[in-house]
Amino acid sequence: MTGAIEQARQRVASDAPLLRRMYETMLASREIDRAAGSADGHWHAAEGEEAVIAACYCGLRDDDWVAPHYRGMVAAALARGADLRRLLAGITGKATSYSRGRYRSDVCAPIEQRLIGLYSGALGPTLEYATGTALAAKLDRSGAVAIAVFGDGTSSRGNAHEAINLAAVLGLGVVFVCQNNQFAISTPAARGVGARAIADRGAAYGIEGVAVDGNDAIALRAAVEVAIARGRAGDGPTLIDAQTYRVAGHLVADPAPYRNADDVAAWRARDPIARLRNHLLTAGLLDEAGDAALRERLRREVDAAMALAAADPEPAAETIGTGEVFAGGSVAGAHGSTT
Ligand SMILES: Cc1ncc(C[n+]2csc(CCOP(=O)(O)OP(=O)(O)O)c2C)c(N)n1
Repeated sequence: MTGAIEQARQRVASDAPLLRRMYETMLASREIDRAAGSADGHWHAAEGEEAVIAACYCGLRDDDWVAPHYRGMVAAALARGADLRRLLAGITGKATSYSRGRYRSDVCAPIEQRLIGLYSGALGPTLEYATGTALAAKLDRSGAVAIAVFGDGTSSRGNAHEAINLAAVLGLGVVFVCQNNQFAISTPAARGVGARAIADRGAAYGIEGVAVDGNDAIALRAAVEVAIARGRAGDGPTLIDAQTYRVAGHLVADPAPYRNADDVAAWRARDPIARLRNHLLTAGLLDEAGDAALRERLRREVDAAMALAAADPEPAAETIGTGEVFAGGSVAGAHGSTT
């Protein structure tokens, strides 16, 4: 697979529309973290992990299924076409959110975009749902794939192993991506993952396993593209270990005293957004003025959507316990521009 990934890397590195889309997705994710983090102490920031979001949720087919990691789920939903105001309304449980105020939006993505949420709050089942959707795609011969993104802690759950094993046995088109930020709350991956590297587990499942620099959006996108192509061609699942780092706390309220400050500083210096920005500037695909304008526009859009969401109504007490919690569909008054 390494040769195919290198070829794909060269193609991705000069794919201007894709790179611009990925860069915008990464910037949007960071703005969402800023805005949501200041409104909600329970917010789980994906700061420093945006290359995974860009590589996994951009450039998919509409009929592909996506089971995002909860850390970055709002940015994933935005990249898939969801409405930002409705997503942000979910943070504080407003009636206009996709779950109509019944669940937090950083764990429950809208199903309209073929996004699978962390419905029960339990980590692990999303991999099983991804395997299930890939089985449906195989039976339908649609060529659609499923992409499941999960943390290093989640990768050691029993149902995660079952999902990967079943996908391997049935030869299903699932791209399993471990958003390996090296911590599960306060447990370092070195203590929570009983393998030298998560990619090494691929051999045990009988599938391709590959470790990629998870802060290099281009390299990671190349690996994801090769895995998607394999899935569409009926060559079965792939396990990608996207090695990154959680530079913030587990959630906003976590000061993360269990971490080494030098490690945090070293990983902050490897910022994935700065890295892609440098590539775009060097390749002549972006200039300083364009970058500043893009950042300013995204900041304004996120702040405007946040202000609208903050002013949206609470769900009515008499309706909160009725209807389906995760049903999609429209909500009166919830549509319109995010700005
Ligand atoms: C089955 C299950 N066990 C425990 C939890 C509590 N929990 C929430 S987040 C978290 C850490 C998950 O770590 P990881 O999968 O590495 O993702 P990260 O938070 O690092 O992105 C835990 C243990 C849960 N939600 N579900």
